[in-house]
Amino acid sequence: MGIQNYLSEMRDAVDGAVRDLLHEYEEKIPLRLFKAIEYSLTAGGKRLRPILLLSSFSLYRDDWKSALPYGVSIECVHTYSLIHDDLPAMDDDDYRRGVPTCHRTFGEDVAILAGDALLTEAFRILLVDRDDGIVPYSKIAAARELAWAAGAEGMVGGQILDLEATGRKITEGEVIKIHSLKTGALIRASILAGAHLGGAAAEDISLLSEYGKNVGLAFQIVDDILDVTSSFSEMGKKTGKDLDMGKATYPSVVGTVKARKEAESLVGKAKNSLSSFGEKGTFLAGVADLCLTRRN
Ligand code: GRG
Repeated sequence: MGIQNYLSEMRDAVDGAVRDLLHEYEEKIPLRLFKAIEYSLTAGGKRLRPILLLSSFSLYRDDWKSALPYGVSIECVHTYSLIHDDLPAMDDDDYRRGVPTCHRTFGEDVAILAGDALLTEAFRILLVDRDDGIVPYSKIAAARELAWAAGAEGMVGGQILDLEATGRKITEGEVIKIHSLKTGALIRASILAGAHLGGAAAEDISLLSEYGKNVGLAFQIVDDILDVTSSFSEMGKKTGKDLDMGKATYPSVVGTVKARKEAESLVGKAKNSLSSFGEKGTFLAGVADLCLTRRN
């Protein structure tokens, strides 16, 4: 099976696991909150982070479908971050994935609460008892990775540095730091969570950490490039906004050509750190390449 087939099989499986979660929620949680969560979780995301989690888990175990609930957990954190990032007090976006943002549809109050619920639920889903052969220690290690990546030293920290950098001249080092925290940390955590859940040894964790760090940064650099080279219909959101808002982006600091070269070099480094996984690392190498060639 080629990488595209594996990817769509995994994406469909994640979509199915998200539907299972929503089914579990229906009638259990207040209707407006349910509708906002359902809207945002099923708006058509690429499911990159769950796919990375499932891919690193499958380095260690053949039954990758047993890691699906953990993939959903990561997608909940990602979805929360997008809902809050789109709020008027943050990026103030009206569209995401081609449809109105959560707050435009349900109001700011509901959107804030939907984000809060998704972040908290992510940890419940991760830590729930299941008969899947994953030992509690591995779940705790995955939860720790996720908490670190989502919190003040990770995504939230990156977001505030991003806000503070808006409208002023920044250095290449600063933009790398912002991108690594704001976007890279959760991508890296997705890979490490999958590895912990699969039972990886410490040496593998450090190789996969290197892979995750480089792919995460490359992903955000490509996102910055797409913001200046893509259209609304490709991205499903307003493009050219970073420039309009004076946002800290990699192309605005070093130019689009150097930004592209840097993203390619980071993906090369990411793939190098997979060499000891042999044939098993091929899929993760392919996912790294896709971060470069993606159009949305
Ligand atoms: C507590 C207010 C508050 C904020 C939390 C919101 C936040 C911290 C951080 C935002 C981080 C963020 C949104 C970074 C952008 C990352 C990015 C490139 C997202 C798009 O990811 P894709 O392309 O999205 O994987 P899809 O739509 O495919 O799921």
